[in-house]
Amino acid sequence: MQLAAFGRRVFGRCTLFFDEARIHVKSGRGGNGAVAFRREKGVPYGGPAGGNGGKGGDAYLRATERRSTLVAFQNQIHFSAEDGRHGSGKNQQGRRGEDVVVEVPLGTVVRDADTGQVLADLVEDGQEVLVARGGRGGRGNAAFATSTNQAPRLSERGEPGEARWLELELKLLADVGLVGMPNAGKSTLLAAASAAQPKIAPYPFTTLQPSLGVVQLDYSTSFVMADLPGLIEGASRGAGLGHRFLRHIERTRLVVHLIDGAAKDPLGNYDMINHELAAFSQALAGKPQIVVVNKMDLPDAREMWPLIEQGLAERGVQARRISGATGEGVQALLGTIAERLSEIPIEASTEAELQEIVAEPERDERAFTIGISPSGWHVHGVAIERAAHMTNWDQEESLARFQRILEAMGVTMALREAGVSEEDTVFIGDVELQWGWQPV
Ligand SMILES: Nc1nc2c(ncn2[C@@H]2O[C@H](COP(=O)(O)OP(=O)(O)OP(=O)(O)O)[C@@H](O)[C@H]2O)c(=O)[nH]1
Ligand SMILES: [Mg+2]
Repeated sequence: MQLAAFGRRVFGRCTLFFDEARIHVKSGRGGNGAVAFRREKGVPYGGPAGGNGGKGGDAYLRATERRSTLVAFQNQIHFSAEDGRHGSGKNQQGRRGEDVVVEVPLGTVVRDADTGQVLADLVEDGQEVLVARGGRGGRGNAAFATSTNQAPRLSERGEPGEARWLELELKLLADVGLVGMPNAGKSTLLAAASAAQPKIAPYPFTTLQPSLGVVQLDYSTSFVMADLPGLIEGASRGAGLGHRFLRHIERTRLVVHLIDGAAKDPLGNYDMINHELAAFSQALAGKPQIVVVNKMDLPDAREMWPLIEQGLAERGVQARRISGATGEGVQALLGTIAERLSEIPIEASTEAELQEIVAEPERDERAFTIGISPSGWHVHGVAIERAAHMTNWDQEESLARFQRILEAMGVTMALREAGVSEEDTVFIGDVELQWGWQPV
């Protein structure tokens, strides 16, 4: 077929989709605040002049048109932002840590690997999501000067960064999705219509991964067609291989439903596939569909055609017939597909599927819990753990300040009520303390 040869030479591409990846992201730790005093001629102690530490860099994921697969994440999976620099004397602020930006293809869904929570569905070029927030910079002693304490000898440490594993999943952004039973001839059709070279074989489940082909009709008309693993009964509930890919079809604007005209029960197959699509989602059921009966070069198929055509007409469907093997009817079909696509605006389908970035649930930072184990008492809470991490334990004034924070947040009272006694070990997050220490 002339068209295929044209595509093969000039415009073709074949992409095997690595559509899942796991990566580890880490934000930078905040820089420490400094303890320093101004030195002036003749003045033994000037005012406090310890600068604040810089904020740790953030970690982002950003969608880009420049990437089309998740293949890159087979080689590199760790991404870290830079730590903030420490503050220093003369009120010098530490420099902010550089952010790290991980570029992913459009259509990437991002999940927290531990909780499975969807963090973002990145569909637009340049769209970003913050996946690990950089730690705050610790304050230097200049920040702690008050009228009653004009020469504070305390500073904060930088807040640690965050680290998490993410699961990335790529949803294909094809215009057209080929669906049908295994062996219906989907890969054959894609090969005939584009330069893609999917594996073709006379047994079911030949296609294990979706692959894309660019179909170029003329200089101004082209579309992307996805060949998908065949669907079987129960696919919407996870049977066979098709299930993993049903959600890919949700992203397409048009479904081409291919029926093997030489199969035992073409109409039953047609009904079954539609049933599976509907059982998976309303969006799939409502997707525009072009129904195509394939293998019309075979006598069996030609014999069956009138019955199939009539059965489909009874279902309100006007079917087309082709032979992917000989190319008969393929070019006309591609023209029809292009025509239908031109009537379906890109926004219409992607907008409906574009999910808002799912914000992390509001967490009450000051809330805390108290537990007990053979090793001691355990206090967990976002704000109190952050305060512990940012405390310089070798500074007496910092120690005293931490104790005031414990009191102000109600942790001291709660521990007393829980029965903590002198000498008990108390963990604030992973920081170990001896209860009953006295500020000097
Ligand atoms: N005679 C004839 N054979 C065809 C035609 N299209 C595909 N075939 C054959 O049917 C078999 C299956 O074709 P594939 O293209 O691999 O089918 P598929 O739908 O991709 O199958 P899965 O990947 O397993 O879902 C192969 O042996 C093809 O050569 C056709 O139009 N006519
Ligand atoms: Mg196939």
